[in-house]
Amino acid sequence: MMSVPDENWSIFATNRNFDLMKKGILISCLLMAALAITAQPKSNFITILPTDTPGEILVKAANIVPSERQLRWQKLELTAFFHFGLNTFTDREWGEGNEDPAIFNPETLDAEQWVVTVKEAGFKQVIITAKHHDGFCLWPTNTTSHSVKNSPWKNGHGDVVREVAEACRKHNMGFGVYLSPWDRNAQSYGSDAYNDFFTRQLDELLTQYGVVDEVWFDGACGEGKDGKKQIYDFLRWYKLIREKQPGAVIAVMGPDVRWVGTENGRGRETEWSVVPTDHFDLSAIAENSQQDPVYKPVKDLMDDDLGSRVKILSAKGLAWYPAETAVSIRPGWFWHENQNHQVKTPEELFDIYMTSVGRNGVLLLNIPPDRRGLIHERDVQNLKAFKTLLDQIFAVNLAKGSTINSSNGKGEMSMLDGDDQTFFTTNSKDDTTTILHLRFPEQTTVNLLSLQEHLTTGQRVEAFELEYKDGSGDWKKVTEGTTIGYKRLIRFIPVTTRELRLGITSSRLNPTVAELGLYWIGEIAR
Ligand code: FUL
Repeated sequence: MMSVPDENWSIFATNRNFDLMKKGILISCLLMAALAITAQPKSNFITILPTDTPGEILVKAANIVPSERQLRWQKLELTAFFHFGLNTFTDREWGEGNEDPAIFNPETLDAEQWVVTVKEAGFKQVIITAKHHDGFCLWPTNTTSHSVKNSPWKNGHGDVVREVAEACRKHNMGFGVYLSPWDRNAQSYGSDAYNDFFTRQLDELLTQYGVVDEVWFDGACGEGKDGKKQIYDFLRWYKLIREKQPGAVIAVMGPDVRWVGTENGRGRETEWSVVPTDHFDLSAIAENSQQDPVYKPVKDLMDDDLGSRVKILSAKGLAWYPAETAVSIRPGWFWHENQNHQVKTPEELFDIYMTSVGRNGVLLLNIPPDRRGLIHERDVQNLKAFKTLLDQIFAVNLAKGSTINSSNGKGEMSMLDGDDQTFFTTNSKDDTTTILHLRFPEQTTVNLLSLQEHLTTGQRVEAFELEYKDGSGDWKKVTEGTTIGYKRLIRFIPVTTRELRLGITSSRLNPTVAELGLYWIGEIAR
């Protein structure tokens, strides 16, 4: 229960001598305040009490909403990773930490080319590997000599992080930094001093480059059982980020965004953004306000099921913790000459879009710049064609030609207005199922379904199915799914019909559908 601060009561106490009418107003105000207090506040985190019934737990889960920064991030859909550094020059994926900075010389580096390439492909934010596991810093840090300062590039006066940040600002793109906790170069790695060293590096990145929208802490460490052991001071780093860059989401060893669990671009078919807090270090939550918890994942996030009823009913707490699906456009994270012919095709990228953004995730697609300091022509070409494909496929929402009715809801037509703030929902919170009936004026052929929930109400839908009326008037199943969340995309065998119906067959509370799309995507080669 929230308590009312004492000062508020003393303000009301001074009003005791008011006349009757004023007293009446006062009483109504108090009643309204009391109602507001007892209504469950919308938050991205909630504790489950031992006395909560299964029904109460479901209601709690259904009312968890993303924080402002999580919502902004989710709506980006497409973000780009730039893996760049000494590995680009050594042809490696993980450097040893003893590479000579003298080999770093991307003579024609053009960060604007990187940013414009991904912007034109529909991406909204980028993340640069400011420091990968080899410890080499792409900015002239004061913390170590293992940086661009000691490279021949721009005679040691270059700053890749700044060039990327400025290009992002110029082109109105989000900007993020990847800073690897695992550092194979730092002498102090494995001691308390390393946490101070890392904090200083983070502080430089958070204070010298304008707005930072995402900070990416990698969980990887290849030290092995006989290697150096470093206990990272994550809480100190989270605190610094919240203080210096309150709008930034912290991924993936962090509280705002979780790793989806794969590196192949595929999220789960059932992808809940509301998950039990058993996956986190709960002690960290206790130290913080429930409105803005910070914690790091401590448990396996690769399970098939992270947030089903079974999982949440036995949880101690629940949090909004959405999935980021990171994958590279090439086999490696860094650029390798011999992978120039293995750049993912536009069709493969579209498949990845379907299984990442289309499964309630944000796609973080890695596009590694080459040794010249440019995105290679092949990657540019495939990204352009990917964007053309996306634009073609989603150009016309055929559902807009239909009239939609439900027997127990309101706002049907707002599912077609392209505005994810307006939505359909059932008439009462206890109506957890519904059927949305779509009638078209003429025969219509479709083979892709797109659904979106209204995230600021919460993620609720647990099962849905799409049916069509065939020539003899029978209803036949087209496709089905479980979770929707931010967006669910499903491709199916083409159907031609004048009537379709979308059944929401299970939901944690009254379901919402913010957007409904039906598309004809033709036969895309795979
Ligand atoms: C992993 C790293 O080890 C890879 O090199 C890459 O940075 C990927 C995004 O995360 O954990």
